[in-house]
Amino acid sequence: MTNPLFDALFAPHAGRDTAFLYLQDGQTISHAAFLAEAAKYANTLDALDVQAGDRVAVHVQKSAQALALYAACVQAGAIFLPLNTAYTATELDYFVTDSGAALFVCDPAEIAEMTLIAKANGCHLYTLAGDGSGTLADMAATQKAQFATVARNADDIAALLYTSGTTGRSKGAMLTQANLLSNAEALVDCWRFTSDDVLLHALPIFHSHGLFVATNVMLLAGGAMIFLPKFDQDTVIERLGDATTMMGVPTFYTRLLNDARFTPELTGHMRLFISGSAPLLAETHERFEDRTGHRILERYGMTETSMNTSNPYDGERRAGTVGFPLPGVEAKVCDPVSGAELAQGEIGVLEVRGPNVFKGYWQMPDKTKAELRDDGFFITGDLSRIDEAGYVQIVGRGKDLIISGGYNIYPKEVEVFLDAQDGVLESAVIGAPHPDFGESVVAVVIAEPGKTLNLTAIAAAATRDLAGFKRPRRLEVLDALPRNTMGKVQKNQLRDRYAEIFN
Ligand code: MLC
Ligand code: AMP
Repeated sequence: MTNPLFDALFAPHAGRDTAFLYLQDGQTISHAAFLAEAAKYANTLDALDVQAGDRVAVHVQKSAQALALYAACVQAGAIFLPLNTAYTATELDYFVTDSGAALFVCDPAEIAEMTLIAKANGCHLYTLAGDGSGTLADMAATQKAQFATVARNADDIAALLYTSGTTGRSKGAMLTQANLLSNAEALVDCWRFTSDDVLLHALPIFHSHGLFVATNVMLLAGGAMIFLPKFDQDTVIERLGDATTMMGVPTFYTRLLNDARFTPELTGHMRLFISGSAPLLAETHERFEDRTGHRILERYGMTETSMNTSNPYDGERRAGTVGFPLPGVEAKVCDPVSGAELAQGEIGVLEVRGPNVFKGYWQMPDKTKAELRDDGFFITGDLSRIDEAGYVQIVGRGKDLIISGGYNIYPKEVEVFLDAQDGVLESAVIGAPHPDFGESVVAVVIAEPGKTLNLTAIAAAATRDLAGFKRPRRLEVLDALPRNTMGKVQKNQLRDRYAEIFN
């Protein structure tokens, strides 16, 4: 019986009394205890008749139990589908329906709304709270702490991660066992993780960064995590002394730099700080080194591919670059129209190929075909250049995407929402520089002729229907959108106009 991901990440920890999770309440969970908990959840999936290949949609707060549910899905061969805790009921309905989830696990606080969604989709609904209680936990508590691992092939899907799309419809990226395992292996090796490492984990576990980069790497290396419910500045500063490494989005590091308690004494013992999910400004890089003596290691990836490139562990970590392709990953810069590879040093769209590249979008063969070439190269949509020394630079985005505090927002999704509001003729959504989030959302709305817009009502509807990070922080009313002679909205003009809006 084999299950490559479970066999590599989880099975070796059976019987190990070493610490795996240090929780905020002071509790420590050993590797062996975590595995036993995972087995109880795997037995729960079995009892609920969740079969190999079935989707388990999970909309819960970060907790050791939520992580055990991930491990249980891998062990039982189910497809783990984590969902951003900020998603509203409207957004969740789409994910549960599109994935055809067999089991939906939500927070007890949202049970009433989620019952409607689960009923409409004919799936099981159970709860799990941030403190580890809930109906799923109750059921797990009655199960055995051993589970016969379900066999899986390397090419079987282990996780489905939704990523928003240019058309406004989110796409489920199908990540196989081999995708996740190969990436964890490459990262452990490149970043020199060992069982002596303790990672300060303040990221959410519903995205690639916190779940696959951070957690899978630590599971494979056999180290421990200081597993915090969220990024809380005081707690991070308090716990940093017990860590050897930290991973974060740039907002984590800019926030820490703005705190006088973040000193060389606090960070001197650290082995490594890693950043990703959004561009790290060269200025942040330099300020960080001046303050702590550490050079942040910046890497680059995305939901569909996990990690693609990384600055070196040994050797120069070059600010403004995301380093070299990981072992086994090929990267090339291509003409956005013809797809032909460009000469060294030219700017084009980055394409990547390797064992990390996903299998395609869930039930969207056309979208898969449009982004994943027959020869295996994935079109990232990121504009890049490879410098003379081979470092990859991400210089911009070919795709219309905003990244706010490490979360992606596709303007189209917010525009579709705004256009449907009473009195709105049309809208354009852009990202403007933001001191905390890197970028944040600005919406420009145009009223239908003769109508006055009720901006308060629009903002209230946004709060109801859109996850918080997607909501426009500014709603600006103009008489008309700037357009070129072809009628295309000139977003660059809007970006220039509102460049200082958050400063
Ligand atoms: C929260 N808010 C945000 C936000 N996060 N607004 C814009 N952008 C964000 N990222 C809003 C909430 O809606 C709320 O608004 C208010 O801020 C306070 O909420 P909070 O939860 O208390 O915020 P905070 O704890 O400060 O969160 C900020 C953050 C968090 C940066 C710590 O967003 C975070 O952990 N980001 C990490 C994202 C991440 O893991 N990305 C990886 C994607 S994987 P209101 O109006 O209700 O007050 C990927 C691939 C790769 O990209 O390469 O890694
Ligand atoms: P996601 O869809 O959430 O997986 O986000 C992936 C996108 O985040 C990539 O396509 C890039 O645009 C961006 N990204 C991730 N890491 C970096 C980085 N280090 N520098 C610049 N952009 C990044």
